[in-house]
Amino acid sequence: MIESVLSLPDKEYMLPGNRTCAGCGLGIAYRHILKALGENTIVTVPASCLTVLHGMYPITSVNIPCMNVCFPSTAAAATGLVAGLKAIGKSGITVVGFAGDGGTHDIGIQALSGAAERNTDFIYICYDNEAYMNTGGQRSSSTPLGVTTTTTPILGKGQHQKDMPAIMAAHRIPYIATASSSYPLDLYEKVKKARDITGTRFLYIYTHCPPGWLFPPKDTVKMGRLAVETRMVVLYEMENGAFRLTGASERLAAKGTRKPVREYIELQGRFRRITEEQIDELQRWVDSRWEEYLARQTPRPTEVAASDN
Ligand SMILES: Cc1ncc(C[n+]2csc(CCOP(=O)(O)OP(=O)(O)O)c2C)c(N)n1
Ligand code: SF4
Ligand SMILES: [Mg+2]
Repeated sequence: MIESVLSLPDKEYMLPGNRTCAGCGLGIAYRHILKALGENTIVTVPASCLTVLHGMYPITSVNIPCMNVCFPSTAAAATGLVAGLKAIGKSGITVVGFAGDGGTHDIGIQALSGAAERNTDFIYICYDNEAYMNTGGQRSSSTPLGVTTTTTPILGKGQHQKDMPAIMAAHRIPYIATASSSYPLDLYEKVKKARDITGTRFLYIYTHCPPGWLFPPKDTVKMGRLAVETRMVVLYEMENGAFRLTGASERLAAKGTRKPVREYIELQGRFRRITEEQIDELQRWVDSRWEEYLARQTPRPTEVAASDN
């Protein structure tokens, strides 16, 4: 278990200089994810802010092999890579499908479900910035209730977020974890654990987006932590079906502290048109989901170390 960022491997796979916006949570997450995966890794990436981070040929800011694929086919292309590597007798390479929420919850779900049903030996990582950010911020099925987007401009989004990890859990794959770019050590440990498991592994990473959510770039880490403290985001793992709150969420459960969602949403311009009724509804949704998680917790919440990572 890594105790400090100073103990992370020195080797960088995300090089200085890339095209993400200032304060991009995806950039923070990707750097730590690649450190955990190491050099024997191939990623497949569809159109998204991640392709922007990678850069346009012949320039790239990442020094691992990457296959850019069309929007719906991240998991299908990764499945093909797994089969191809097996056919030529190459072992020890981690194949990763890596897509945004639009490319996972909406457009890529069919290929992902097929790969998970076959328990394809790969890692699928969804980074969730809660909208189609690369094309200017259209709503996705992971956009929260009440958010104003370019496709929900008047009333805000009228539905709650699709629970993608729960859909993946229904496939009974060996490992599922949620993580956040604001807790990079927790993220790093989960990616390392996933790397060493065989079968389909699903990682769901919350990555905060200053220009899309309308908050100052300097507040990205703070916003990610507030998301967990208000339980809008919950950190957990499921290993062979056994559910366990982890990291900051486990500590919250042990302490019994509950910040209201209002503290989180009032700092973001994307919630500018949310109504009082929607805030109450969002709070009820967060509370009831949290009670479900507490009931599933194995083992029950215990006192854990207070240190944040
Ligand atoms: C089939 C297809 N439809 C639409 C697009 C346009 N497009 C490119 S990136 C993108 C948004 C992707 O959203 P998400 O997967 O959430 O990633 P993000 O941009 O938020 O990082 C869209 C709609 C496309 N490239 N291909
Ligand atoms: S739009 Fe958001 S997710 Fe995309 S690069 Fe900018 S900060 Fe990152
Ligand atoms: Mg997105």
